[in-house]
This record gives sequence, C-alpha cells and structure tokens, in this order.
Amino acid sequence: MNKIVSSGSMDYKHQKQMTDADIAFYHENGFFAVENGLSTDQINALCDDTVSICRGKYGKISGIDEFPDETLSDHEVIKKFLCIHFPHKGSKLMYEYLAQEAIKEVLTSVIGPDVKCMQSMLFMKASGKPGQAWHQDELYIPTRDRTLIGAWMALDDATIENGCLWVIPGSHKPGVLWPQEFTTNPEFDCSGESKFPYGDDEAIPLEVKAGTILFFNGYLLHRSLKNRAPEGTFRRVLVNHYMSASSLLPWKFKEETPFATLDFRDIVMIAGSDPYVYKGTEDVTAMHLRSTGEGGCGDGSKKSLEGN
Ligand SMILES: O=C(O)CCC(=O)C(=O)O
Repeated sequence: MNKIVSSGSMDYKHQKQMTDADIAFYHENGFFAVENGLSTDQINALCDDTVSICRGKYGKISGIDEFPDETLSDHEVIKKFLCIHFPHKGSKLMYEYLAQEAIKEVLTSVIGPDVKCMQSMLFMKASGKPGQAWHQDELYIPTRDRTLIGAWMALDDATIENGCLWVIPGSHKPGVLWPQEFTTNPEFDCSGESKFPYGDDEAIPLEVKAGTILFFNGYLLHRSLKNRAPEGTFRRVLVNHYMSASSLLPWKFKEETPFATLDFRDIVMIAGSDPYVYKGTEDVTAMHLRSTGEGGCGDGSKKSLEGN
C-alpha cells in the first residue's frame, strides 16, 4: 500500500519554509504534508476547545437543539457529533488558528501574498462515524481563479483504520469538476459522490501523525472512509479553506446576479492585503452541525452543496 510520498512532506519544526521542490510537489500532485505543523500544546488546546464547542460553551449551534448533559465525559460529549461547520464563528481559538504560522507559510508560497479564508470545519469522527465520498472542494466553494486550498490539521494520528484522507495524486490538473451522484453507501455521509475516469487503484491513503497539516488543491479528488477504529477513539481534524484574496468568491448566492460579479464577503484575511476591502465584510455564516446521514439521506433531493 502506498504511503504518503516522503518528498511531498516537510518537517515544519526544522524547515519552516517551503523550498522550490516543495512548491513543485504541491503543483504536480495537488497536495502537500507539513509534519509537526502543530505542536503538542497546540493540539491539546484545540482538542480542549473542541470539547467546549460541543458542550455549548460558545453558544448556539444550528442543528443541535439541546447540548449533551453536563455529567457526560468529554469523550461521550464529542462522540455525539460528526462535524461542526464554521467553528471559528464561536471559538476565539479556532479563529486565531485560521492564520496559524505553518498555514500562512504554505499558502503564501503556493497562492501568493494575499490570502483569505472563507470556511472552517471541525471533525470529531468517533469510531463508527462515516466518511465523505470522492469529491472536489471547488464544486462546493467555487473560486474564479482555482486557488481554493484546504488546510487539514490532524489532531489525532489519521490512519486507514480510523478514516484518513485518500487522494488521487494529480487529479487536480485537468481542471475539470466531475459531476456528482447521490450515494446511499453507508460508508459515507450524504454529500454526494463524484464520477470520474480514474480507478480507485490510483488513490493513495494519506496516513499522518497528529500535528501534521495536509494541504490539498480545490480540484483534487479526495475522500475519507468510515472510522473503523475501536470504540472510544476519534479522528479529530480542523480543516480550513482558503483562496487568493484577488479572486471574487461566488459562493452561497441564490439570487440571479451575474455569476462573474458575485462576491461572498464573510471572509477573514490571513495574509497580505484585500483588493476588495472597500466592500467591507459580512457576518452571515454561523456554527452548524453537519448531518451524518446515519438516519438515511432521503432521496438525495436534500443533498447539500454547502460543506465539502
Ligand atoms: O476529513 C474528512 O473526513 C473529509 C474532509 C474533506 O473532504 C474536506 O475537507 O474537503
């Protein structure tokens, strides 16, 4: 079984800067791993904050009517939820981590000096919880210059057993967004599955240690499988999405405005300057619970293109 390609990794503790070879690896393969991107203290702080979010300490989370009983242990609390979207809207710590130092270094190296963030997602993924079928993030969050990048911060070791990320190296290159179909496979949540001309044998699992930050291109085909690790374990990940601040972001609009002029402004600048600063920013997204699909996904008509 292929493991992460060593030339595609850097040890942030020792290197701190992307080399030309690192940048070339990212553009060639569509992903890049930074080992030791987070220290143990940072991982622990983010895990503690995950518990606070799930206990309702930072306020309402759409989709959660009642927070778990206070007598439950931290693990019992977090195992109730697969994933919470936009944790940075409730937690100050998760907001600060949008501009985490290793993330800024990689993004400014591969995107350019001006970088904005528009989304965060916090996966708890307890044992038994589903993964997400093959997809490309740009299908959900369409940038106009194809600069979308996910920064996936492993808070636990991610393994094949507990549902690590799988990618098809180089699948970002054609710049095609493959259509999706509804899937009822219990391996996955309700997000839909991309249909594409690659074989599953071209996919590689990205097994990484806690503290590794995986970066992946918005056109890269990727998925994760169900967590099959023993009961009581988790595959926690904080994943944020970023793009060049020079591009407009036609995301989450329903009205009939010409696509080319749409610009979602609920963003956070994390590096450089914002050419559209004169527009101001908005605060329209809020923390919400992602559906696991464990109760069924209906007929697919409610398939969400909101998350990724
Ligand atoms: O971590 C996962 O299970 C899925 C994450 C993902 O596909 C994404 O962030 O786009």
